[in-house]
Amino acid sequence: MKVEAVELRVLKMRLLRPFRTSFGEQQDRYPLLVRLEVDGHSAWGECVAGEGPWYSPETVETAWQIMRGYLVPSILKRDVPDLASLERLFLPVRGHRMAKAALEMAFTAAQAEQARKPLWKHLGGTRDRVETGVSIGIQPSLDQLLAIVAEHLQEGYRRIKIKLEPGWDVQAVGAVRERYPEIMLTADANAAYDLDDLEHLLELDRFGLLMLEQPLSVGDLIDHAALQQRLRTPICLDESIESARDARQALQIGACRVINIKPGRVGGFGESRRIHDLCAAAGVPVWCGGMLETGIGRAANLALASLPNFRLPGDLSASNRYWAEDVVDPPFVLKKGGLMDVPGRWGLGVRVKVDLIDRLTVRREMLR
Ligand code: OSB
Ligand code: MG
Repeated sequence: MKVEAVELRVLKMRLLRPFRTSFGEQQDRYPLLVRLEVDGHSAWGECVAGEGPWYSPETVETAWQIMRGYLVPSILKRDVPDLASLERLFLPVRGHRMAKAALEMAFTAAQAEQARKPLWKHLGGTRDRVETGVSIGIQPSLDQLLAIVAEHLQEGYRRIKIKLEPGWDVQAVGAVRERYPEIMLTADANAAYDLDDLEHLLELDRFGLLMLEQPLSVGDLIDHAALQQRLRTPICLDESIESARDARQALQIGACRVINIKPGRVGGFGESRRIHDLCAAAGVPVWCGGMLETGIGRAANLALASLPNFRLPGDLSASNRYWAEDVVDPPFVLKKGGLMDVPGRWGLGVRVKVDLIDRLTVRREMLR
């Protein structure tokens, strides 16, 4: 496959509701999209980097610079026969996994298109519908939290995840659990605690959470292992797992019992697949996380979540949980029982609304 040109764009989109986590509140999202021109066809990808370096050191700005300065030049006009070759060309760039993953996503979608397959089949997926959950930001009050949980359960989501931070944890989880004793409930701290909070975190154990996501610092597998020793609730790692090696070491020392895979965080589908396989071999379930993507990134996440060891509902919510109008057609909707269809057309699987994207674009550059 030969990449003839690459277009980079930043869009400006507004979330229908502000999203608050332990690292701040956000309402405007600036999705960074890439479009590869391959053999006369367009293939789209989405970079999930944040507006600021809070969730990860990468930002929209760094990803743009790294793609433009290093990653795109390494593939332009070159014959890149397969994913392994692409990964080799990107290897000299250390880190910047979100930037790599965006180009890898578009490249893989182009490959699937050429093979006349939907992305999910190209990736080796085994089902065309997946279970979905919703991630609920920190709310101004417990009443508002309960109202929004009720709304999402009514819509059919299979699993509720609430965001935690010190001061919004035991009470918030307790309130939801008391109202809904039976639902699949999880909590995500986005690295807001440390081992000094051990006794406090142990209070969460009585709520029968399906898992506790990323309670401690990003680089801290050792302390996660110490916490998991004391906690009945399975720990799920998100930010701490950037590679298959991280995943292997985390499982080796018992730092978690579940892994959240986000292709952006780990550098793409190739590394996602390796983490998936390693966890499958160890009997550890994985699920697909989200990064407030547009329909483009969501299509990719759904395709990945069709692999067999994605055994828990993902943060794969419907378009209307995020946007007034999504950039793909048709938008993603929730079906009965909290299921979502994995896009079935060839390639990425969705029709991209280029007119809408043009209107939302605030920055654009064509690289040839
Ligand atoms: O930690 O899973 C996270 C969004 C941005 C950054 C980090 C996270 C999240 C979410 C939202 O939880 C998941 C979604 O896209 O619905
Ligand atoms: Mg998380």
